[in-house]
Amino acid sequence: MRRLISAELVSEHNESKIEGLREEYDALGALLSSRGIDIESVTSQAKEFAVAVPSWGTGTGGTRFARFPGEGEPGNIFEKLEDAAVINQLVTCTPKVSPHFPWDSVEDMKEVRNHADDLGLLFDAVNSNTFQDQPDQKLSYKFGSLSHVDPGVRAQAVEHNLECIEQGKILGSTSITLWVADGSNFPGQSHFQRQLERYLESTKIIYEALPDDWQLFLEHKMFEPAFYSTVVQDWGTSVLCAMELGDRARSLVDLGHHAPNVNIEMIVSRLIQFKKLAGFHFNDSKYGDDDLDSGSINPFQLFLVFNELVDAEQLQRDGFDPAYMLDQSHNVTDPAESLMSSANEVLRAYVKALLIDRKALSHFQEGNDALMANQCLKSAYEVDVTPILKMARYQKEGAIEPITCFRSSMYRANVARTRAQPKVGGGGIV
Ligand code: PSV
Ligand code: MN
Repeated sequence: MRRLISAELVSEHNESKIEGLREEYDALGALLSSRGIDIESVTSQAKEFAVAVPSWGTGTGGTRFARFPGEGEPGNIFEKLEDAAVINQLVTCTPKVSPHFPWDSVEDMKEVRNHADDLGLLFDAVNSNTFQDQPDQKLSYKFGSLSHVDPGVRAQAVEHNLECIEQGKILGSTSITLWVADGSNFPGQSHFQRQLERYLESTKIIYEALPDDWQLFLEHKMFEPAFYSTVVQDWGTSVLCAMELGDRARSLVDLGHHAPNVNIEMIVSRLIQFKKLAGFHFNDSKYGDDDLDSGSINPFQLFLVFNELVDAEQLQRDGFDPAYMLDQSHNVTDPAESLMSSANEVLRAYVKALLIDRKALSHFQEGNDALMANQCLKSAYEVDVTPILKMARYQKEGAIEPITCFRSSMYRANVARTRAQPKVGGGGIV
């Protein structure tokens, strides 16, 4: 496996930090032991955790107003994979990349697979894009794609998804995520039922074309770019469609795709209960689909989501195997740094959820002790698990402090010398 940051640099970084880390780790170990928790077993679970990096997240995102690209950002899938490999080398919990087509299409996808192999990376769900028109495209998606009134447009959108599956097969993916921007901007513009029927008719063709070991992930989103209605606007419509399609169709939860204050952890619980949880697009938000860095605004919500996930994991719920992916737009930071920080925050939420005393929690729940049940959750949430995260990385030959190590490597400045100058201006991905 090719390493893009020298192993010597990482071990020098680690040597300067390991002594202090051992002290912090031992102190935390003593605290956890007093609660009957073995720190080593938590650390080994942390070492198993993985969250995929979105290929599109390795570049600067943007808003519909502007995009401010950074020097040395990746310009194609090969460079995106290189950045993803650096992220994984340092954080050690992002071994997979989720590609987006046609953004990541190249003539010979085998070259992409070989490049990923060489860098020690695998692929997660492939994503189709029928929310933009491409230069060589025959029909426009201006008024929709899979649910368009014109069967020709629907057929074109279906065809694109089938091509994505073919590309994904070459990459070794086993799932495709459909996020469909179709909707309406004016009351009366679309017939809600007929639009959803057309969507289902199209997705059935895609579902039928799935290889046996593949899953179809349906990603809902309340609004944007359609501002009055969206065809798959919430988890209700998503799960109804997934049920209509079959067992291998499931609902994907992007944390930013709900109304403010919606109880997302409860949605997660419901989807788990009915074996319909596909996985996640992790990000954070304050107002809408802000695509901010995971854990930067509402880390407690992320913890509550992981409370449900760890509960299902520990109960070994049948069919529970969610795909964890990040989906963020990095507008003012180095995307690699944001992705490292976000992967760490998602892992932090997972590790904190592992500390919940589930026996005690269930005792308080059964005894209607609302206050103590809440304190039980809080006492896990309030533990600073940073030493566990650092130790997990150290034991996997990653960096104890990934962002510090990344900065000292001068990786970005080095690649900026050979990579094409980024294009300035215009709106970006939202
Ligand atoms: C839509 O907002 C979304 O969350 C979907 O996952 C897209 O594939 C992604 O963002 C990229 O724009
Ligand atoms: Mn998403």
